[in-house]
Amino acid sequence: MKVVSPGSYDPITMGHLDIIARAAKLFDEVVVAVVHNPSKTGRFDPDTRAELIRASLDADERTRDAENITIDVVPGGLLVDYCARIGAPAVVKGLRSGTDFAYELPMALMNKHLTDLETIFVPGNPEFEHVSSSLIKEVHRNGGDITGLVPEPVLAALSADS
Ligand code: COD
Repeated sequence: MKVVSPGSYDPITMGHLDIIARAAKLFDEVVVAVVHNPSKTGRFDPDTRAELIRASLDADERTRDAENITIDVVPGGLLVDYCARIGAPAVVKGLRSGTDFAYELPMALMNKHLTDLETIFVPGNPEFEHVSSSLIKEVHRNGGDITGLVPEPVLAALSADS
């Protein structure tokens, strides 16, 4: 089965990477989709986010040789329409906590209502439960150490950009 792993990925973190690597072991094809979330302001433009995802997958031994992972930038519109267009019957989402579940469940039900798109929830690795793109940017901006919480290419990009 082809699945989509959608997100803002602004930027990709070790929490995201863990979900993608595990999804690639479970499904025939994983499309990592950079999707615009109108409630978030972007640090990196979508193409740069996609480049950082590619570099991060190449830097990780679990995903380096995975031939079933592709990356795409979704220009806008509904996620369900994108999934229909590329022939993916399901999306994969990582869950860190009950708060994530409360945020994700209405979207999952709406997507199911709209086009029967299924959502598969994967529990996040507890090691990265506290990791979000927003916190990573805030901590890094204020001089905190985020080593080990983001892939090396992301650390380099954040440092070059600050
Ligand atoms: N551990 C495990 N999972 C994690 C971690 C972590 N440390 N960090 C993030 N995740 C998971 C999130 O829970 C989420 O499932 C996924 O990774 C992506 O996270 P983000 O923060 O990069 O992306 P979001 O939450 O901003 O993405 C939301 C979408 C862009 C997917 C959503 O807004 C969307 O589908 N938009 C398209 C328009 C649309 O269809 N809207 C109607 C929806 S019903």
